[in-house]
Amino acid sequence: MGGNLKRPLLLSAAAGLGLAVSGGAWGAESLDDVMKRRGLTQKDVLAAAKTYVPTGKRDEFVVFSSGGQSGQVIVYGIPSMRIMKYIGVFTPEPWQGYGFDEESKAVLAQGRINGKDINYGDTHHPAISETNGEYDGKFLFINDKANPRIAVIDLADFETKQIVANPIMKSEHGGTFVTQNTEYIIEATQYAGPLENEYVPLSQFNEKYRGAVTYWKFDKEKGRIIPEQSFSVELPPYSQDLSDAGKGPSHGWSFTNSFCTERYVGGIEKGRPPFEAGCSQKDTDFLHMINWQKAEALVKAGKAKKINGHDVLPMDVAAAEGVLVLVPEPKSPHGVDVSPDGKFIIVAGKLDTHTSVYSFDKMKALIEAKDFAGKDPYGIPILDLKKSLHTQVSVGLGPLHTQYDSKPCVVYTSIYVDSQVTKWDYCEGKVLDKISVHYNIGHLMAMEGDSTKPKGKYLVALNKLAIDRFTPVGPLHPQNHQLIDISNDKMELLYDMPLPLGEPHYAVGIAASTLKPHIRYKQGWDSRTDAKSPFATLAGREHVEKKDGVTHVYGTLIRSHITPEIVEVEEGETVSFHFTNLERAEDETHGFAIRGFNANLSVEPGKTVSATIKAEKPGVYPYYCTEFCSALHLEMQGYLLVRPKGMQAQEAALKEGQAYTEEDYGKQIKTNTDTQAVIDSVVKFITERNFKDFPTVVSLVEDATDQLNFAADAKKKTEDFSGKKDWQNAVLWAQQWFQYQVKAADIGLRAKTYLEQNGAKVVK
Ligand code: RUQ
Ligand code: CUA
Repeated sequence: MGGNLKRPLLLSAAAGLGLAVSGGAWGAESLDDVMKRRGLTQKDVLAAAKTYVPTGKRDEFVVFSSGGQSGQVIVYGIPSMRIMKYIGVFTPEPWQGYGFDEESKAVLAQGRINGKDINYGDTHHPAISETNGEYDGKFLFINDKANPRIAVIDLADFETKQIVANPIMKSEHGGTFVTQNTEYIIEATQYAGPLENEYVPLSQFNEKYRGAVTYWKFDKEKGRIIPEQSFSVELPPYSQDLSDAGKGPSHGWSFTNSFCTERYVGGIEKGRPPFEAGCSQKDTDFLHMINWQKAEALVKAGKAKKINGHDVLPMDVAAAEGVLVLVPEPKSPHGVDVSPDGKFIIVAGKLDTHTSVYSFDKMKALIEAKDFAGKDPYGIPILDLKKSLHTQVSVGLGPLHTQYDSKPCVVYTSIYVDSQVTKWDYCEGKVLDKISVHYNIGHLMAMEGDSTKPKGKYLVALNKLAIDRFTPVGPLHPQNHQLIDISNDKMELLYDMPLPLGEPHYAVGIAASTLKPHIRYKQGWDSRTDAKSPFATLAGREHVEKKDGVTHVYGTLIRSHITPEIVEVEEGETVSFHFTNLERAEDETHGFAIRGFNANLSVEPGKTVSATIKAEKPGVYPYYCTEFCSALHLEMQGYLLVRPKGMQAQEAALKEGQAYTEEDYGKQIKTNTDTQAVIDSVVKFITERNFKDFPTVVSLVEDATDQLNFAADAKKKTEDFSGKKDWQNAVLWAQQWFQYQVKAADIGLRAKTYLEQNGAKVVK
C-alpha cells in the first residue's frame, strides 16, 4: 500500500522540479536529461566515460605518488583517480598500526638521525624496481629530501620494510632512481655540506663542502638495501638536483644535474643578495655523468675512503679514472630523463625555454677521445655543450620534467611558468601539441614513462597549486593531479583530482596486472622482517608468560573474539601483547586498541604484531577490535585490569547476567540444525560443480572449511556440556558453534554466487 501512495507523490514532485520522466522506465533519466540537469557538455560526458570505472571493474593502472611532507605514499588508480591506500613510510600511520606496533616501530627507528626519531619525511621521488629496465612491480623506493633517507616498500604487501639514513649527506633531492636491474638505488645531494658530521664554517665552502651521489646496493632476493655494499661518489659543492640511471647502451652510467654551480653561499641578513640571485648568474650549470660500474670496481679495488664508516670514492680519483665527467646545461636545469632506448638524455632548464636533448653516443665518443672543452675548478673534465647535443627544442617557459610515450620519439614536458604540457618529438626536434593545465605543473607522469617500455595512454600533471579549483577548505589547499588522455594526437584533459596529503612531487604509474600483492600472510608472520614471528600463536595455545620482567600475552584474533579476553596485571608491570590473526579469509583484518597507551594495531589475516605498554596506573582498560569485522564485531572486546601494587591477585569473578535452561538449549540446537541444512545445500551446490577451476572459489572453500572446523570444535564442547546437563555452558558453546556456522554459510554463499555468475558447470 505504501508503494501505491509513494509513486504518484514522487512523480508529481519530479514534475514540479521540471524533470523529464521518460515513458516506460519510471524514474530513470536519460543521458540527455542528466546532461541538461548538471550542465554538462558533450566533451564533459566523453571525459567522464573515459575515466568512469563501473562498480565491480578495476583500474588499468596503479599510481604510487609521493605524499610530500606527509612522509607517506599515496596509491591511486587510473583512469578512475580513486585513492586506494596511503602507505606509512617515514611517518606513523595509525590505520596500518605503522609506528604503533613494535615491529613497525623498529622500521621507523632505522631512520633515526643522531639518535633522534624523525617522524616525518619530505618525500619526493618514488621509483619502482626494474628488471631489464621494465617495471617488475616488486618493490617501491622513495626518498626523504629533508633528512636524507631512502625507504623500501615491498609491493607484495604494500608495507615499508626498511629505512636507511644517508651516512654523509646533509640534504638530498635526486633520489630515488633505480638502475636497470635495480642493482642500485640512486640518491644525490641537494645542498652541499661537509661529508663528515662536523662544523665547517661557510668560508671553507669551496674546500670542505661537498655534494655526492650514493649508490645503495639492493638485494632483490631479500628485498633489502645492503648498506655495507653501498658507496658514494664525492662531487663538487654544486647543488645537485635530479638524477636518472642509464639504460641499454648507457647502462652503467647515471646522470645528475645541478644548479648553483656559482657556489654562492647566501647571506641576505648580512645585506648580501639572496641565494636566488647568487645562484642564477651563470648561463650554464653542469650535468654530472657518472660511470657507476667503474666506480663500483674502483671501490672494490680499495680506492674509496671511509667517511662515517661509508665508502666514498674521492672526486679526484673519480675524475682521473674517467668515472666523473661534466657537461654544461642551460640555466637552472631541473629534470634529467633518459630515453627508453638509453640513447638520449633530456634536460630542461627552469630559466630557459629550451629542452636540451643530449646524445649519449656523442658524449661517450668525446670521453673516449678525451676531447674535453676544459676543466672545472676541481679538475673535473667538461665536455663541449654543442658537441654533446643532439638537438634543442623551444617548448615553453620554465620546462621542468619530461616523460616518454609508448610511441617512438614522442615526449611530454611540464612547463611550469606557462602551466602547460608540451608534446614534442625529440628525434626530429619539433613541437607536436600543447595543452593548458591548471596552475603550475611540476612533475608529470606517463604510464611507465621512465622505463624502457613506456605504456602511453595517460599522463598525470602534478600541479603545485589548486587555487580556486576545488571547494575551499581553508588557506591550506590540496594539490591538483590532472589526468590527461594521450592516446590520440591531441592531448585531452579528463579529470581533476584534489590530493590532500602534502605536496606530491613525483609519481610512478604501473600496469595493474604487473602487481601481484598477497591476500594473506603465512600464519604467524612478522610482516616487517618477513619472517615467522617469535610471538606467533596457534589457536588454543594462547597464554600469558612472564619473562625478563615483561608480561607477554600470546593472543589470537578471529571473528569475533580476542583471546584472551581478560588480562590482569599488577601496577608497574610492562605488558607485551602479541596478537596473531587466525583468519585466512580475504580482508578479515582485526584491530586492537586500548585506552590510554598510544597502542593501536592492525592485524591482517595471518599477521602477528605486538604492542608493548607500561601499566603505570591502576585501573580498568577496555580493549577492542577496531575493524568492523562481523555482525558481532562490537563483542570483540576485553579488559586489561591493572590492580594496585601489593593487592592480592584474584580471579576476576566471571558471572554472566543470563542463566540458561534445557529449553533454551533445545531452541539453540534447532537453530543450529536448520543452519546446518543450509550449509549442506550450499556445499552440495559447490561440490557438484567444477569449482576447482575457479581459484577465487577454491580460496573461499578453504576459508569456509576453516570455519567449519572451528564449528566442529564448538559443537563438541556443546555436547560435552549437555551430556553433563550443564545447560549454561552448553547453550553458550552452542551459540559459539552457531557463530562459526554463520561465517561458513556466508563464505559458502559468496562462493555459490560466484559460480553462478561465472558459468560453472555441473560435473557430477
Ligand atoms: S622536484 S617539480 Cu622532482 Cu623534487 Cu621537480
Ligand atoms: Cu575483529 Cu572487529
